[in-house]
Amino acid sequence: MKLYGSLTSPFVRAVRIAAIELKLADEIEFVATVVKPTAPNRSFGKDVNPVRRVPALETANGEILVDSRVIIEHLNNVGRGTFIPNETGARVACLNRHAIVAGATEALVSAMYETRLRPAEFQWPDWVDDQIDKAEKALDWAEGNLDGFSQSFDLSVAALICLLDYAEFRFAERDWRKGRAKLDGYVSAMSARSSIRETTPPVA
Ligand SMILES: N[C@@H](CCC(=O)N[C@@H](CS)C(=O)NCC(=O)O)C(=O)O
Repeated sequence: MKLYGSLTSPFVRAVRIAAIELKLADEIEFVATVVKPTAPNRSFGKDVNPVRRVPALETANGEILVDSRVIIEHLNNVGRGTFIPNETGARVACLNRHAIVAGATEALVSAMYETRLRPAEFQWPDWVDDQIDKAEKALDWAEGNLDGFSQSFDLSVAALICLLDYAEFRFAERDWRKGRAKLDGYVSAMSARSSIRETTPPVA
């Protein structure tokens, strides 16, 4: 299998965490891929993902899968794991937690593009504040719902750690753990796990 992505993408990281947890990392070749709004990677768009986003996975059969959740679903099937639970109730709960956390991560990625890529005179500070506020509120929600996350190390937990680490990586001027003691303690404890350690984004 081939995984297209960058080491700083929180969505690519979630896939890499899943691959390690499912003991599939040795079967995946990482293909460093640059995607950047306003600088279209045309060959990646033509050969891999028409919407030019990472992660994308070429499966062992040569099929191309896009979107971290879809890719992780595939890896979970290949590895016959429970990284996405099989039991219906647990599965819906896990996917729901993931949807909130991944939505917040998308908001932060959008805010990062706005503040880093858009020329200063065209930036929209209210919109950036709104995106960052979504991430703040999602982390508050995670703090209040940590019991759901901490039952087993699944897709939603991986995405939560990717969100918090990405927030700290790209928006380091904020204290993302303040007032979220349970989340801080839980994520700190999980950081010792090899799948988390080995996928920590490089320092910018
Ligand atoms: N929902 C997607 C989000 C992927 C995503 O936003 N990836 C970013 C990198 S972190 C990207 O490819 N950005 C390039 C672009 O949007 O042009 C997933 O879960 O994989």
